[in-house]
Amino acid sequence: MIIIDSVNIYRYHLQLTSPIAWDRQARTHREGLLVCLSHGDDSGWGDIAPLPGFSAESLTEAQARAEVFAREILESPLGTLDLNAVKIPPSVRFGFELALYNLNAATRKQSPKETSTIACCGLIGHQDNQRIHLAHSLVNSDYRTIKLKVGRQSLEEDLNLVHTICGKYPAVEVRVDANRSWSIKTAKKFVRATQNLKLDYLEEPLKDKTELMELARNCNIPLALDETLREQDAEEYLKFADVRVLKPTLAGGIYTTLAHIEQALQENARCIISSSYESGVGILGLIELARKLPEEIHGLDTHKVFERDVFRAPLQLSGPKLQPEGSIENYNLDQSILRRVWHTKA
Ligand code: OSB
Ligand code: MG
Repeated sequence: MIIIDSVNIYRYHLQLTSPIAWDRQARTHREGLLVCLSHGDDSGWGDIAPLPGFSAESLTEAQARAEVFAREILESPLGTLDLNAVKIPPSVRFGFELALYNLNAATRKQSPKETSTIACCGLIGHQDNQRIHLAHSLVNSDYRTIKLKVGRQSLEEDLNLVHTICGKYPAVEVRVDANRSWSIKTAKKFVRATQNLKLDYLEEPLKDKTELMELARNCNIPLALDETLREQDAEEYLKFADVRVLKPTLAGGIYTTLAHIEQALQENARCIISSSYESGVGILGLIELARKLPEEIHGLDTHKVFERDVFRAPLQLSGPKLQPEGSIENYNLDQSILRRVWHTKA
């Protein structure tokens, strides 16, 4: 029987290569926790990284909940652990599920598993002040799909950007994410002004989700939902989500995401696995999950924003094609940039 005989929790604080405003505040660092569950010499790592501005739980809360849960699962046999039955915040659930998954794989001494390549969509954020230039370098690095963040400048400026990029790179698939910035009127104007472009999808255009039905009736671009999928009444809006953007760190972990995928496939909707600026430990987990959807181009481009990651040797991920060398067991964590904040041993 495989018993968890020690739990360690570490804090990381990673410098970003340049400031990023994923919500309305430019940030220079990303903080999170790594949890390490061990059985003898085998261990499994997970990433707990609530995203400020998106996660309801703060890092302090996540850490407190993780410590309580760590105490509960110490000495538990792996096979009997049922995380569905416990109430923990989404980021904590994702971290522990990933750690358990990795511990399981480590104890089974599985030979290096799947090595397939996962395609990744290039991300152009609001803070990127030379967005056309960035698009150019993404295309030169072989990205075939690009996601543009819109909605923080005037509609005219956004339209200009979308038209310029589609005009310059007709072979590139363009996604547009408004993070719920627009009124229905602005969204309709955008749809009308881009009807000849064949955008891949339009993500969360509306401030007011109850207007999705009206927009859907007047829209030839596939609609993608992200924030809406994480709300209580998500079910009501699924019919307007041709594409479902799934963020395991925000949406409650690996198994919730797998259930979403299953439902979406039955409803003929596309699913994108999307990252939330997790460390490399989280990214490796997300790549594994993306393997369930090998045909899709996933939103994992946040993998490259760190000055340095948590591993001793950086993940050698080449932008648009993510193909880590083996599983997480092949990577050594750099203890010098991790600060241990919790330790418990049976
Ligand atoms: O709005 O989709 C978002 C990352 C962090 C927080 C929110 C979002 C994102 C991304 C990730 O856009 C990249 C992607 O999905 O392509
Ligand atoms: Mg989004």
